[in-house]
Amino acid sequence: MEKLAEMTKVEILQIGPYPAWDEGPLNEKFVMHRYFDAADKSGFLAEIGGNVRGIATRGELGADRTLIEALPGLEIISVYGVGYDAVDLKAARERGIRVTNTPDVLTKEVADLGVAMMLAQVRGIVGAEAWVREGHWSSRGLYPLQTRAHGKRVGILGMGRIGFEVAKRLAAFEMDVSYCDLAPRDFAADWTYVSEPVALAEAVDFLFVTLAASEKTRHIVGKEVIEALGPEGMIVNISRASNIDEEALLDALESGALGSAALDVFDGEPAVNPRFLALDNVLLQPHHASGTVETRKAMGALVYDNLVAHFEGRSLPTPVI
Ligand code: 8YV
Repeated sequence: MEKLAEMTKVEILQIGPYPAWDEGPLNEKFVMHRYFDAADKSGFLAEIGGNVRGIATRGELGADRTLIEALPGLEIISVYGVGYDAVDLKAARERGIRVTNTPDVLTKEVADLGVAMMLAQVRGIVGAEAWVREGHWSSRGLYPLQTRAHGKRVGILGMGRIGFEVAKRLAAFEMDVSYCDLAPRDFAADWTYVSEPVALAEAVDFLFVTLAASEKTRHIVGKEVIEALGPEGMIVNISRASNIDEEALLDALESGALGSAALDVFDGEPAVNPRFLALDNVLLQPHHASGTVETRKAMGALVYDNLVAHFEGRSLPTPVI
């Protein structure tokens, strides 16, 4: 197969911005069409769509059927992210289009933020920091007491790569770890397997939502699971908003049926339901669990390597399909 350098530059549709350290090499190797910069997106697709052979996208942006069908020569969709729930896999499969993602390089980063979010919420770190900055410490005295994390019971909904790293970290906090997944996992033998999400929620103080999102997992955390966790319980979501019934979550946080939540993902993000902004029992984060320079550089390198490998006819480093 011909080296890309010798070929006329392959045309790629870029769905969202990437850091400069990624855009540089991509622009060198390919003709990158910046879909996100186009004011008239359908006009833009009509103009350049016929020549496009690859899509470079992000986990939360994906590529839906309409976009895929607007690109008759599309061969590969390369996702900057481990989650590919926003890519219409069925539409891709119908056309034999390859899809790749960036697993493993972000696993520990996402787990770190998940644990940090739990600790920040349970120990009131954000409020305590404001207590100092706003002078309340000297005017109103000691910061209100919070509750303990270590030694408590934690449930992991989705014992995949990220769930496993979260469990490992929380086991180090002497927390009693149990998990729920489609089946018990050999690599998670140290922890208690629970077959149903509601039963898991009933048995724990903290519930981490770490499962890969799909149509099957939509609202797997609904009213029943949320209420089973109860007025002392906390939900931590570092997966996708679609895994939780957000209306039921908001109702429970407002009524006190659920104690608190720490969320990195939201329906319709980056727009966040204003009901969250009125609550003081929820920690809000801007979908940055994988957001470190080190991890994003590794993610960008994988996006690049998957595209180059495809067009050089080599096997894909991290294929989904
Ligand atoms: C995003 C993510 O891809 O990995 C995923 O599935 O959602 C994130 O890592 C990242 O925020 C870049 O947009």
